[in-house]
Order: sequence, then C-alpha cells, then structure tokens
Amino acid sequence: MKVTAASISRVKLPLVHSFQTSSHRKSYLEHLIIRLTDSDGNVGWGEIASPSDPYYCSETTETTWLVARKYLLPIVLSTEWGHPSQLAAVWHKIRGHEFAKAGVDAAAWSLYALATGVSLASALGGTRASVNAGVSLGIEPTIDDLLAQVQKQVDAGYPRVKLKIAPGWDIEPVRAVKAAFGDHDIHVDANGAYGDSEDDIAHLAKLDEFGLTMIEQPFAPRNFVASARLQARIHTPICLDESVDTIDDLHTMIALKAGRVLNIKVSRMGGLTVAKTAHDIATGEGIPVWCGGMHEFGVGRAANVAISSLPGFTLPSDVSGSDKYYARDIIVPPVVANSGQVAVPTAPGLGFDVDEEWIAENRVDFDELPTTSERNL
Ligand code: OSB
Ligand code: MG
Repeated sequence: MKVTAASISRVKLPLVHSFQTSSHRKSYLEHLIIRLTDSDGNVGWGEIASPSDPYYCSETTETTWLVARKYLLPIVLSTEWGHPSQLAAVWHKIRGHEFAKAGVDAAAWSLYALATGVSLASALGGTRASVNAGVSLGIEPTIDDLLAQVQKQVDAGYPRVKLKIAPGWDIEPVRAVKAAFGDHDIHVDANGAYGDSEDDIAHLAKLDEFGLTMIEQPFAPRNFVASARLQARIHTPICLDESVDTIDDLHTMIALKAGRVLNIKVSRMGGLTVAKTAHDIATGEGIPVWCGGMHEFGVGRAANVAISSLPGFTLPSDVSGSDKYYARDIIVPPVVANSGQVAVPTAPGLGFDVDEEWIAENRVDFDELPTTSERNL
C-alpha cells in the first residue's frame, strides 16, 4: 500500500445526554478523525477518541494530535506496507500514546480492507453477522434519575446495562437497579476510583451479593495486585479496562489472576492490530472479552463493531446505537441497534459512508500533511 495523503480533523459533537464517570463529566466530545488516501484514490478512516483531559489515561486531545501529526502519519506516508499490522510493528518504537496510534491504525485497516475489497470485519477475521451491544450509563444526580435511564435502555432492548460507580455511589444505586431490573445483565465500572486498603477491599466485596456480571476496573490502572486480592475473595468476575494497555499488561493480568474478563478497547490498546492479538491470547486462556467504548463517533464505532465480530467477543460490547450518544453521527447510515443487536457491515472497507460535510461543519481544527510529491520537491 502506498498512502499519498493524510489529514486530521478535530471534530466537536454535543452528547445527547451528558455523561459522568468517577472522574469527570462531559456534555460534548472532541475527537480527531484521520483520513488516509492511497495511490489508487481509496480513502481510509480512523478515529482518535482520546478524552480531552488526562483522567482516564495519560493522553489528551492535544497530545494525540501532536503524536499523530509529528510521528505516526509521517511513518504511514513514508512506509510501503502490505498489511496494517506492519505499521504497528514500525511504531512499536514510539512508547505509549495508544489512543493516537489506535486512530491511525484503524484508518490503515479500513484503507487496507477497502483496497482489497473486503469488509473491515472480514479483514480482521470476524465471524459474526451481528454483535451484541450493551449500554454504559454515567453517574446520575439521584437514584431515581438512574432508574429512569436504565428503564429507557431496557425499553430500547439492550440486554446489558453497565453502571458507573464511585465511593459514595455504589451499594445503594446497585441495590436499587438490581431490585427493579433483577433479570437483566447488570455490571459496574469504577474507573479505578477505589483505594487498595483492607477497608476498600472489604467494601467492594459487599458488591458480591448482587450477582453482577462483572466489576470493572475497581483499582487504579496497573494495580494488578489489589485486583488479584479482591478477585480471590469474591465470586463476581473482575474485568480489567485501564490496567491493560499492552499485551504485556494482559500477560501480567493472567499471571497474577487479577481478573477473569477483559475489556478490549481498540483505543486504549493502540488499535485493531493489538486488539486482535489481545483477543487471541485472552480467548486461548479462557478469558471472555468484550469491546469497550470511548463514546466514539461513527468512524471509531464502526471499528468497534468490526472487532466485536471476532469469535471470542462473547459478552455484549459498548457498541450502542449512534442515537444513544449523538443526534447526528458522522457516518451514514448511523450505527443502529435492534433489540441490542448491531449488524456487522459486509461492504468493503469501513462499511459506512463518512459524512464529510458534517465533519467540515463541526470541525474546530484541521491539518493536512504534505503529499509525497510535495515532500520530495
Ligand atoms: O471506562 O468504559 C469506560 C467512557 C469514557 C471513559 C471511560 C469509559 C467510558 C464508557 C463509555 O464507559 C462506553 C461507551 O462508549 O458507551
Ligand atoms: Mg471501563
């Protein structure tokens, strides 16, 4: 493949319902959209879905822009590559910056799929015609507000609802949701908000009585030891999210028995190449996986749907329909969930048209790298 042009658009979209995690609240998001063109005129798309501030991970919108613009895209433009996994191998020397890598990697994958005439899901080895979708709900001002949000998503047909928890917002909201929606698949996500003292661990162990599907990331990123201690005490599986950025982290999780479920986020793990490897390793170890989300716009959501079609993604993924997040998405048609099922596109490439006019209307910054011929002058 010869990539001849690359651009970055910083796009800002309002969320239909503001979202609060244990660390921050958001009512709009700004993600970077990567556009690659090859020498035959094929276009590939990827999304850098970093949070704006360094609370979920160390990256921010600005750091991802810098790393993509200065390091990653020049590599994509100057390397002749046959398969996108070769790019991941080249930029392995760039330490960290997984979100930046993920958007550029996904753009290369979607370009590769289009150029070779297959869907992104098939290029990745996906086998499912549709994927199971769940929803993730933020911390609400009151338990009644939370119950209303859960009801709305249950009515929309989603089979799994994940609740954000934090110290002071855990046992009671979980008890209320379980009392009202006991038959539903409910899980909680703490985004690392708990300390690892004996008291913290004993407190979290109280969640075991609710029959939750999993407790996601109770402790700070890479506190594998605390996670292993809690997992040894409870029946509820612990799922790791922020702790696992790399394949080495996954090996640590397995070796220390720090969890029994893996949330594979394409963004957090630096792209589809690493996500696929993580899927292969986890499945081989009997660890079920699902695809987490970062409130992606349609371009990133399409990549999440594609990876979720791999056989080991047996738990519902955070690939809710676009309408849960955005009044108008940047892809046409938007992602649609029917009774919690999202169809996996079969058309070559990303499988959705990208609405370039809508991107241009919501763009707050733009940059285009010099083309190969301009650079050679
Ligand atoms: O931990 O999964 C998380 C959103 C922002 C930061 C972290 C997380 C999330 C979500 C959103 O839970 C899931 C989604 O995209 O629906
Ligand atoms: Mg999470």
